[in-house]
Amino acid sequence: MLVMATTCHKHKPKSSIFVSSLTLLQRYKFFLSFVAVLFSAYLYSTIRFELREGGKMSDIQAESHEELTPPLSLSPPASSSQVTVTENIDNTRQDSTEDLPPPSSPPPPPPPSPPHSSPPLSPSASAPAPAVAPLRYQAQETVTFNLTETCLLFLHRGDITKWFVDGQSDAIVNAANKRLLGGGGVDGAIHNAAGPDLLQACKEIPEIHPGIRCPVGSARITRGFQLPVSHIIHTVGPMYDLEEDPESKLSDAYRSSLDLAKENEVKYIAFPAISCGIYGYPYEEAAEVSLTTVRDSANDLKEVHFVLFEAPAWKAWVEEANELFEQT
Ligand code: AR6
Repeated sequence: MLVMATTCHKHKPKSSIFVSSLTLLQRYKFFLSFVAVLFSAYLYSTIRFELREGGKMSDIQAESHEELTPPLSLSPPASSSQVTVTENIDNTRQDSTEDLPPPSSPPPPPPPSPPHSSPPLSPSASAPAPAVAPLRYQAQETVTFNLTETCLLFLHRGDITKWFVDGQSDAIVNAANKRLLGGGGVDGAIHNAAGPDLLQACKEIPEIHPGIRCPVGSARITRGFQLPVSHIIHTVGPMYDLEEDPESKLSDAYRSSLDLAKENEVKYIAFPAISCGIYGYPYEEAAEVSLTTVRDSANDLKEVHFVLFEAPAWKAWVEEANELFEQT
């Protein structure tokens, strides 16, 4: 408007132009005021945006803290910028709690380490920690003995499906039945944990008689499939009350398993208490047979383990091992 006024009156005397401009200003004062308000709002928003981008929002934060507080989330921050925000929030919380009166309800348990005692988080430290597998099998209880001069004996209380050493030269032994197609007890647990490919592999083991893939006292080997071990050795123990000579058959089952392990370059092997469940072998007798057999047949295996599921089995094996061997 001013430009137009100036242009229209550029040939008039200066005093006349001044009066005309004033008249125009007077006439359009409301319009001009409105333009001025719009312009001011634009300037304010631009400056506010630049301050935010430059990380200089502390004053504005103080005015509207809620706006900057993210909702509580259990998921870890995804980027370094989010980490910075979290640290700021932690600082704010700590500072403000110092001024507060003691809470009426008991405070929550402290975190494992104080957030400000550790070095600042780097982007890599903020990434979700990868699931780190334990280096060795973690049992409820473990006792270790010298089985021979070159081989260690481990007695564990726990679940054999979780056992492993290196996933390459290790094997668990399954107390199976002659058909080798799964069953209850430790056999069922192993098939569940190894997945359906184990059943398929067992079906591919040839039958030596109709319905018999593995006679009592013998052993067969498959891969470990979804188990952490590389191999599964399937053996069949004797039914204590039905077998003519259960002791020699039980000893055969342990020996056959050890022989098959050595043929397949297995260095670490874990047994359950074969025949001590559904097949009814007493724990004390089975402990003596199994421990003397593995002592005499371990040869160049590095470690022989027993993973004992139930307390009476664990007790029987520990007592027998203490009589036969020295603890490490
Ligand atoms: N880890 C370690 N030991 C276990 C586990 C486990 N996850 N589960 C059970 N045991 P059993 P058997 C123990 O009956 O007497 C099957 O149906 C259990 O507490 O599994 O040789 C087969 O298909 C016991 O001390 O084997 C056969 O038909 C030990 O493992 C039949 O059972 C053996 O109990 C074989 O009977």
